[in-house]
Amino acid sequence: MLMKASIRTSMETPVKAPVKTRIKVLLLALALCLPALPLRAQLLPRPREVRYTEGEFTLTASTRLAADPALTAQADYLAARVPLQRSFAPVACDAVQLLTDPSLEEEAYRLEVTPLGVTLCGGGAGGVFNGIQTLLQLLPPEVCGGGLKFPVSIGCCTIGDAPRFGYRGVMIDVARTWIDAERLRRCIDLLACHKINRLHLHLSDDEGWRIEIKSHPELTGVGAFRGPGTPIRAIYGKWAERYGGFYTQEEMRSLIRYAADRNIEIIPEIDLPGHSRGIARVHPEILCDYRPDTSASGGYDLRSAWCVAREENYTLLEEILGELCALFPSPFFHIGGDEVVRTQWEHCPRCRALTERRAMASAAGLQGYFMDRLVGILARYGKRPMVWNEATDGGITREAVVSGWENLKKARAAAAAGYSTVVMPAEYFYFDMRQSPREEGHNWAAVVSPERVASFDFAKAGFTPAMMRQVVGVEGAFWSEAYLSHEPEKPDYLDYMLFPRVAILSQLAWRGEPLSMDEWRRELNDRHFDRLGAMGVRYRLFPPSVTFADGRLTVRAAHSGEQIYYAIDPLPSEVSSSPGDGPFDDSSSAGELHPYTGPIATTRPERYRFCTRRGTGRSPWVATEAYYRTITPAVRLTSSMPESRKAPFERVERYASMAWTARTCTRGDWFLFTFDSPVACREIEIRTGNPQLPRYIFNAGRVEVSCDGVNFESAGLLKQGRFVLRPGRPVKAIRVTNTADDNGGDHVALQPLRIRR
Ligand code: TNX
Repeated sequence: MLMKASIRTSMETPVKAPVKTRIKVLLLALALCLPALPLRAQLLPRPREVRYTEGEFTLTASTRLAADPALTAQADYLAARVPLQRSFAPVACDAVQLLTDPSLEEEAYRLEVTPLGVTLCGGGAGGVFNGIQTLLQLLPPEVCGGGLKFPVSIGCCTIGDAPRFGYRGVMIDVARTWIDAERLRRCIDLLACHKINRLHLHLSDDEGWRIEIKSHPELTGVGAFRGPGTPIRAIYGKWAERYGGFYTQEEMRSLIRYAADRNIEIIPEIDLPGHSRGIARVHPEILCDYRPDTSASGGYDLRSAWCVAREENYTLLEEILGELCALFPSPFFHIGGDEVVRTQWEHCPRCRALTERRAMASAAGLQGYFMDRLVGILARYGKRPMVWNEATDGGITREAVVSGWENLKKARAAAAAGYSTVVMPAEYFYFDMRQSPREEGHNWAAVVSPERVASFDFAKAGFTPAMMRQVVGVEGAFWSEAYLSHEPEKPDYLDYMLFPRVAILSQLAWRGEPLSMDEWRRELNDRHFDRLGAMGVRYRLFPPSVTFADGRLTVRAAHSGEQIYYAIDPLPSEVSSSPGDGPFDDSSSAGELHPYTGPIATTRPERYRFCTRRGTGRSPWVATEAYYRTITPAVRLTSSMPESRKAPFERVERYASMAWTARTCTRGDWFLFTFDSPVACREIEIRTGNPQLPRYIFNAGRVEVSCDGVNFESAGLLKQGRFVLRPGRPVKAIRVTNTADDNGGDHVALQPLRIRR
């Protein structure tokens, strides 16, 4: 920073010297210029106008911070990071001044750094907050962790900036995995640093109810917990404990304030009328009027949609929504509307009668009717509805703001139909999707690498100018079904999934246009990763590249600031079994981490995996194709559970895709893999459940191995429905026996074996 002024001076000094010296000076200037280049690139998201000028301003312990009295919260925020002397009167020099200027838009700001001080003028408190973020980015990364040391200089500049979109959102699903107030506060802080201004909170789902309703304490008293002793079954994990939690209204009020001080508005979502199994376990009467078939699910009622025709449902909903409308100051209220299982209404005599009475063409009309009733309730409380895009099928009012999530086409369609649209197509902005093909996480929409997020471009994505007039902003979504299985007590998985993808999203949200991936790599590597590191964020680094040639494994890190490590898989004789591996439990399964110092000579490249680390950041594991290569010896699958006709066992025998049983498991149920002839291999991975999630698993089970198909010996216990067997001898058969009551679902999913030679 301190160098900047002199760099410019040297560049601007007219040089009259011998040619040799001139070249030298030129080269020197060029060299000095290089580190100065990221100056422009260090601001993220990119401001609209940046002009660097002569000189610099040095912050010292005597520099004053003067703020308009209406900006106390913003001044406090800044002072917590840059410990300046507060002044309650305007100061002419050696000061940072925070002001508002009503001629600017609310979220716009102008930041001026002169040798006399810093003047930050926002249209409103939001603009000032945005400007503070830019100011912090002009300081060394340590400022993000509260470790700023005076004196520190800022190069003089004028920055004029305003967001392209008024809605710059991130959605967090606190229903599937509980994220308590303290951890949510941390998320709010991190989002605020990226000028995200909406936090969409998914407060209810099949797995739990997360907000206190004073008139219905049972909704959280019972409905916020699952597992043993509660009516809600654990389907995604934490099987053995009563798991969950909720925000009291008092806590929520404090979170709302905390977020507002950081220019973030919290938008609550209660997902209706589907995704409501949780509340339906507390209030079964809200369901349709027919007895469900519970034989496959071991007596558990899996119905998840509110009955549309039951009038008392609207009374209960008004009691719930009424309280929440009073609690949340946001003008928006998200009422869900996604993935409704309408067949439940088709089975219900009351719903059928309503369809006939109102001459509705189909069950879609019922959803329209239900959503209209909710819109009516919200209108009484002065709220504007937000909905998932499926709600447009039922013809919801054009007043509604649509979250266009299913895919690009649906997001475009909502805008084309004249709805104010939040663009969040899953294939670009679902941050629960995995980030490269071999990582964990969903992939139903796409593999959403940071590169993919960066590639989003409204024009290329087919948004016409007319559609763009309806686009109110963009949103990234963190759904948390998989989070639960990654130790949510630690922020690792959440951080890894959100960062840097949120940073990349923030550029699009702020400017409406992407940066190239080259720019992104430079942005992140040169500056932003250090800022995230200073805040203790366990962000994802770009993966290293690994090649194998001439008997040597060669690895290149994505950036010189990273340290490369490797792990060597043990040979079968070294270990008989171990728990499953993945990018998140590397410490337990990867064995020892060795620092990589140069190419590794080996005849067995399939044993090596690599990753990089940089402070709190880490890359996914990377290996050559040899590591992932599997063999497919002839095998037969049998079980105590009948197979589903939809997904028969034969799929697994062909190593094609997963198979399902026709019912859930109970204690003592087993499945058995028998090879035609004994298989000699390094590793066999057994997986129950869906490929992306530990769901429909044997949540507890015993694994036994046999060399002859007759005598079995114990190999260990499943962990999250998985087991990695490292047999010392050829294997003829593997048997897995369930040791838990059920899996919370209506079937067990079995994956093809992954056998590594
Ligand atoms: C679809 S997005 C859902 C969520 C899941 C998500 C997983 C939406 C409105 N519905 O319930 O968590 O996919 O990616």
